[in-house]
Formats: sequence, structure tokens, C-alpha cells
Amino acid sequence: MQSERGAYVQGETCLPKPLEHLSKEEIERKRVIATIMTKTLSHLTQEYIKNGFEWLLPVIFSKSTDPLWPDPGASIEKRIEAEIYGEMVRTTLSMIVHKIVASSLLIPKLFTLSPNVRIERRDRCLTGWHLYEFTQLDFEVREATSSDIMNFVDKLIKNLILYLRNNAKDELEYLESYNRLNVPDLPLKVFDRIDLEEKYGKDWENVFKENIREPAWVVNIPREFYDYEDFSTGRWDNYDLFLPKYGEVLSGSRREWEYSKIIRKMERDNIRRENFTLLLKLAREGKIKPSAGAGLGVERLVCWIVGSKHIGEVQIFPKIPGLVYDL
Ligand code: ASN
Repeated sequence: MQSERGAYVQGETCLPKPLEHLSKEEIERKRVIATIMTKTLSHLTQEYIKNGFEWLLPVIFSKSTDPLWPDPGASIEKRIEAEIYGEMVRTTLSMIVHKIVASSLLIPKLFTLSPNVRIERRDRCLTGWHLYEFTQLDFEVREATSSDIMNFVDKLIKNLILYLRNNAKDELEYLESYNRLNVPDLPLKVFDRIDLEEKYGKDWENVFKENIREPAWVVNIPREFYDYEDFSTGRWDNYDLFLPKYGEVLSGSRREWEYSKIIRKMERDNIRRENFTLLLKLAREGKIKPSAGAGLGVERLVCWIVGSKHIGEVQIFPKIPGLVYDL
């Protein structure tokens, strides 16, 4: 691996270097990206608060976390488990279980900025789109429908772009992103995964992202037990938002809340029930309420905004699969 222009080069792909190895010029670019990150987070969190969401702090260790299975996109090399106080806990893969429980029992509209630890396969360092540690802006709304969430996200993305064009013009121009970052027309377009598979084949995600010019939705994607599935039609009531040229930045769904359906899906997917004891107990007691929500990859969003070649560039301390730096 050789060093070149702010990055280690591996094959065709540049892998972002740690801070202490950056040149003066590279430090300046990183600093501007950090300002875009600050403005993005500041704007997004304000939008959630304005829309009546409560801000939850994240958790790291829990007995239950996202199984991330079965999900055709998942490629976890290792799952981190640790024993504390005689109990087995896992680091957060996503706060999906916490969101469902908290929105059912306590706070109907919530969001969190949550560190997710996903030890991706090391070959994913070359996608420029994966990290082994990232931050998810995760949110959930009790009694919401999929269209409620999709309409909310449509406006969130459009308002963010408007905000940055007005309040971060110099930074975007420096990064050569200003002219590329257009305000999208709403509603964002919606595509069905079945049609995309028919048109582009198994690798539809990669072809799709090259064929869109504005962020666009894909719905009806088979995946984890907590996404709502209509057993009579086989349709999934879920949605992913894709960014042109980059890929999936947000995924979410209406949730399953009925005990019998959750159990049936866990059995079908070989999910270990003992890892979801509390969720199952609450569902059996009828305490899980219908909800919908989604999680937005913060670094992915900023990577697209600033036009980075590799997502590790938008992290101050890059967490690139297979590359463990000091910090
Ligand atoms: N945050 C996602 C959701 O709300 C789940 C995930 O990250 N796997 O559906």
C-alpha cells in the first residue's frame, strides 16, 4: 500500500489516512469537511426537535441489538460480545430494538445519534462506502405509516440542501460541491425493488445508483424480522433512500409489533429468540405499539454532500474496514 494525495492507495481506491499523516493541504480539506459535518448535524437535529421529536442519548452495550440478518447487504465479519457483571452483552449494531421499545413505552417520537459498530468484511474497505464504526441518525414514530416517514425524509433532505447552499456556500465551493448539489423536486421518486431486480438483475443496487440523478426511494426489500411484511401478498412495507452515484443512505420501515408474526419470522430466519427476550415478552403482553422509522447514515450523507471518494475521509478518526489506526 503506498501513500498518495491524502490517502493510502490500494488498487484503484484511495483509503483515507489518519490525521497525523495528512499534509497541510489535506488538513485544510478535512477541516472544511468538518464544518459541513457541524452544519449538517446542527440543521438536522434542529429539524427533528422542531417536528416534536425528543433527543435520546445512545447506548453501547445491551443484551439485544439488531441481528442484521437476513439482509442481503450485510457482511459482518465478527460480532462483538463481552461479559460484564456475569451477563453477555453486545455492542450496538443499530438501536432498532431500543427504538421500538422506547417509542412503545415512553416517547412516541424519538431520535438519537447512535454509534454503530459493524465489523464489516475487510474487502469492503474498497467500496468507499463502508466503515466499521459509524453514526446513525436513527428515529422512530409511534403509529406512523411508511408515507409519513418518507414524506418527512423528503422534506428533511430538501431543506438540508437548501440550508447548506445558503449557509455553507464557501465551504461547498471550496469542495467543488456547490454546483453538483441541486435542490431536489419533491416528492422524491419511488421504485419497487421487484421492478429493479427485473430490469437490472441481482446487482440492482449498483446499477440503480448510477441511473438516478436525485435521491430516490426503493421499497419492498426482504430483510430483518422487525420490518413489516404482509404475509398474504409477500410485500414488505419498508424503504431505502439511495443517493446518486453513492448508494443507500437511509433504511427504515413500518414495524412488526404482533408477537405471533415476530416469532414466526424469527423461526423462519433462524434468529435466536434468547437474544430478544425483552422484546418478545413486551410483544406477548401487547405492549409493543405499531410504529415506523428509519436510520440515516450520517457519514454517508456528508460523504455525498462533500463528494468524497471514500467515506473514511469525512471521519476525523477513520474507521475503515480492515485498517485499524491508533485513534
Ligand atoms: N436503523 C434502521 C431502521 O430504522 C435499521 C438498521 O440500521 N439496520 O430500520
